[in-house]
Amino acid sequence: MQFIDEALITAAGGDGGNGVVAWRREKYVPNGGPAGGDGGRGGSVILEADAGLTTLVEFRYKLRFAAHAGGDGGTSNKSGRAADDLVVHVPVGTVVYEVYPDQTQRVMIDLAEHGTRFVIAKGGRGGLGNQHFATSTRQAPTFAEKGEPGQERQVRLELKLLADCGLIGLPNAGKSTLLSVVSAARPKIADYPFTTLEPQLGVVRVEAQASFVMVDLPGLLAGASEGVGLGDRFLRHAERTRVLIHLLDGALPLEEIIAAKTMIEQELRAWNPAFIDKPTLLVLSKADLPQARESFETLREQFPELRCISAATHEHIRELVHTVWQQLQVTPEPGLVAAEPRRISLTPKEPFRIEREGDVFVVSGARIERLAAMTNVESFEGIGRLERVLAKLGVDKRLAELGAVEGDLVRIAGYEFTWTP
Ligand SMILES: Nc1nc2c(ncn2[C@@H]2O[C@H](COP(=O)(O)OP(=O)(O)O)[C@@H](O)[C@H]2O)c(=O)[nH]1
Ligand SMILES: [Mg+2]
Repeated sequence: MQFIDEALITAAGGDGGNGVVAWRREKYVPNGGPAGGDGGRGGSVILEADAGLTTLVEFRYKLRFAAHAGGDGGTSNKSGRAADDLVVHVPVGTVVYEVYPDQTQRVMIDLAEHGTRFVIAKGGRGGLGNQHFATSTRQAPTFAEKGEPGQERQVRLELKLLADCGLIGLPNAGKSTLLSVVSAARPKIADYPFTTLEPQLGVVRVEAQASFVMVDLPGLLAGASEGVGLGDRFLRHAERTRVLIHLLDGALPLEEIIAAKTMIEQELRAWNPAFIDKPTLLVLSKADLPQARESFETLREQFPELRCISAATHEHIRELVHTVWQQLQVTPEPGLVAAEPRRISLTPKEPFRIEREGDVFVVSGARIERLAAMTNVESFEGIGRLERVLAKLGVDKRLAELGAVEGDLVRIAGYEFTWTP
């Protein structure tokens, strides 16, 4: 059985800055040459695996990650400022999927190692200034290149969770209620076989960048009929918890609370002696009830480490969450098997496509559309450059094969122009 946390985010690389058209202005040089600077590159959105993070709960609070655009070029061949990359931290073990517009998905990378970085949305390249377009026959180019748009991608993050903190206690102690009060998210459970009882778990957010997974462990106890059907695989998961909360039912009479405590401890020992060695927080529930308050005062003489909470009024809930978090920091992780990072090429070779819509030939394909978007269409020379590139990529050849003749309309990324072979 696997517990899985997931998040869907949008990543947007910054656009490249525009190249500019400018002219050299020197004393005594009446008509200097082109001196338009290049645009700076846009920032990329980069994921970085971070061993300090354990869940994806942060991504419930922020869904869109956008890097800044590059600065436009300046005069005197000055380049625009390059934008910083936006580095987003994710837990080690996060698998990254690209989500296509038709909702199909593909694995991009498995971030299995601390510090591994992966670009999920590339920033755009800066456009070239007119200084680059001078040739022997064109000494005063009146066009520059616009910045390349940043990539925008929908990405799904997926993380297999280990349960950090287990909840134990008799039926009715208040385990489910506590779990629902502290959970910021309920991860889904993969490959869960049909049984009567679904394991309950929640992601507990302590503060920004600090969270852990809490799981209700009713199935541990033979005496608890609740656990029937949970299965071995769930119990194995339970064995990997690092901290336990032993919840005592504050609504019970004092003697029954003590009897329940002893019984749970015996069953734990019988089931798996290792459980007795786990750091355990002893907690009395339902502190909003007067009888629970009374029991608490008495019990504390015998068990000085006892604390009380109320899931109903949230009394001492935050302290409990912080104490679990602190305990987790000093309790070693169960051994994790690190997988080899898998790298898959981000940009598969993508040819263009040409379709006929009435009299118009429509050319599509990410690379070509990006190029068209970078073209300064107000400039005759800018268009000329695009046309040369199209020829180089084989678009012209394909158009001819499809029966295009001089004067036919060709549309690329919303721009239309007449074709000259
Ligand atoms: N007064 C009070 N009742 C609670 C509190 N927490 C849980 N209960 C009640 O105790 C009963 C058992 O709670 P539940 O969470 O289902 O216990 P579980 O069997 O351990 O999961 C339910 O009727 C809850 O409403 C609490 O903080 N205060
Ligand atoms: Mg329950």
